[in-house]
Amino acid sequence: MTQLADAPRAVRNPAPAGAMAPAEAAARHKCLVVIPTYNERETIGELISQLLVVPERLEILVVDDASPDGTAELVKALAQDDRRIHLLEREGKLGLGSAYVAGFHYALAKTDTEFVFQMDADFSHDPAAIPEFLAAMEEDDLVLGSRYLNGVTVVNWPLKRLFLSYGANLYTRIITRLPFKDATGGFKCFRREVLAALDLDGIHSDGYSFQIETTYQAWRRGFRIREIPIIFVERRAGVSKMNRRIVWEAIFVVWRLGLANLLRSLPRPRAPRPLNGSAPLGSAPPRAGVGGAG
Ligand SMILES: Nc1nc2c(ncn2[C@@H]2O[C@H](COP(=O)(O)OP(=O)(O)O)[C@@H](O)[C@H]2O)c(=O)[nH]1
Ligand SMILES: [Mg+2]
Repeated sequence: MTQLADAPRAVRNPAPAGAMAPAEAAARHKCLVVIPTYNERETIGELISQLLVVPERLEILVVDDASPDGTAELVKALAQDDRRIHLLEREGKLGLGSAYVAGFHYALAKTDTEFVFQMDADFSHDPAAIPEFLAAMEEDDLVLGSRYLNGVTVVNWPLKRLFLSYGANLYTRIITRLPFKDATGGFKCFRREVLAALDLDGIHSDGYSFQIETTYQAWRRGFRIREIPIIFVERRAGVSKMNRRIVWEAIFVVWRLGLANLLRSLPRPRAPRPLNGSAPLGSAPPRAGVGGAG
């Protein structure tokens, strides 16, 4: 198992002003941020540099699908100078869902990271929000960045896109009974134990429904899930990979999950996590109605 680097290499990566003292750094959790990319060369470099100054023990995994614009080449060049940057290259555009699955498998098999983030490469998700996620993770197992928790915190989206997203979440909530305002968002943080418990290879969704499925599986297994508000901003550059097929896929997947609920009672969340956050999840007794195949 590859250990995540304890600190950036001293010479190549001088610590930014105000960086943590070594003792403070050692007390922090190890985080891996998984970023799927397809043609995100215009933003990925700046995003990586903003992530690396977040005051956490944080590493980055870019999962690139042979982007024709050379995203992977740029990341490779950056990774040569900083061992906190990792790159997983795939042969072609295999889809967002499978990029996450590959990234999560990498996190579980090749690192000892405790917290696994996922975020987009286009600056719709603000790296500065990471400490807020980690504060919530002290008590919870999965934290969802939510655009619809405090009203609507989406900036610069066309009204049509906003209606589609808001409507998709309403529909998801009613049919799957997932008790969250934003189940389709892509800015999330998982405890390692959560990812290990999910049936990742059983998820074949590609688009928004991938986000719904991972959260649904975690909810069915009784993990503690919390939403925190985020401000989502329309991408800075490049183009969206959203398409009509992704919407149809979500409509279908939501029904499949909703019908699966009919066969079981609704899950009950586990008791609150002790505040030191160190209790192993595996020790929690199984509860009735929790722990199905998701
Ligand atoms: N590796 C990989 N990444 C993808 C794929 N499709 C989308 N992405 C990335 O997933 C993130 C979200 O996609 P985006 O087009 O911004 O979706 P939107 O925010 O819903 O418009 C971005 O970082 C994309 O580059 C894909 O097929 N493979
Ligand atoms: Mg986007």
